[in-house]
Amino acid sequence: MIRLHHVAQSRSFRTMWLLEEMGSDYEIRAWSFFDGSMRSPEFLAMSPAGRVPALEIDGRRLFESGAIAQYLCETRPQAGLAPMPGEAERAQFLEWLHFAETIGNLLANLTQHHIVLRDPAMRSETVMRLEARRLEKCLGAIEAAVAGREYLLSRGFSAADIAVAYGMIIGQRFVRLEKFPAVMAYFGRLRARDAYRAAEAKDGEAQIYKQDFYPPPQT
Ligand SMILES: N[C@@H](CCC(=O)N[C@@H](CS)C(=O)NCC(=O)O)C(=O)O
Repeated sequence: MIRLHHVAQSRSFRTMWLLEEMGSDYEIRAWSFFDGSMRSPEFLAMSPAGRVPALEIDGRRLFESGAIAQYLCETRPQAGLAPMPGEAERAQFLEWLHFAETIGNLLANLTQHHIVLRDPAMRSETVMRLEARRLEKCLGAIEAAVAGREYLLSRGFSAADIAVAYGMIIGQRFVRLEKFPAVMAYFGRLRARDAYRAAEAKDGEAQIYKQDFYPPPQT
């Protein structure tokens, strides 16, 4: 039995999409950020910082989306979604898989300051502008990597694409992707995948992002 602990529009989408790519049978346990349930002993036993994703699999409990992706790819190598240790492009695979969390942290800060902090006195316009610029830097790195190639690795689609794509899925709410034509084309290819569409259909009702775009404050 595989059970994914999930919140709509969150990083657990990465795990859901990867499970779909693998053709895995899994169930979804949906949680909410807003009802305190992710601070319950039951949830904290799965994810000690109270974060999603968490995954119950092979008799274990795993948290951290990057670790989950690595575990899934290494225990299910037949899916062909990662170069294994010793294979070509393994180092690049790890770089992108973990770079995805450089982006993830920027998205978390932008989300805090644009959406989660309700009292305007707690929000920082400086953080909003700075983190949007830092997100653009990251998108620029992806732009350079996918210009002239279909996916991040020359061997083809991998779990690293899934991890990094979260930077576009949520990033497009804070930064105009039109500035990055190769990223736009790459994101289009990713969204056209059957597994992406299957995961999107299961993601659940929007909890966090209700606007398509949250503009950075003007200076
Ligand atoms: N590095 C972790 C980050 C997990 C994370 O922060 N998830 C967010 C949702 S995208 C969360 O659960 N936040 C709840 C909270 O901060 O209390 C991962 O990649 O799994």
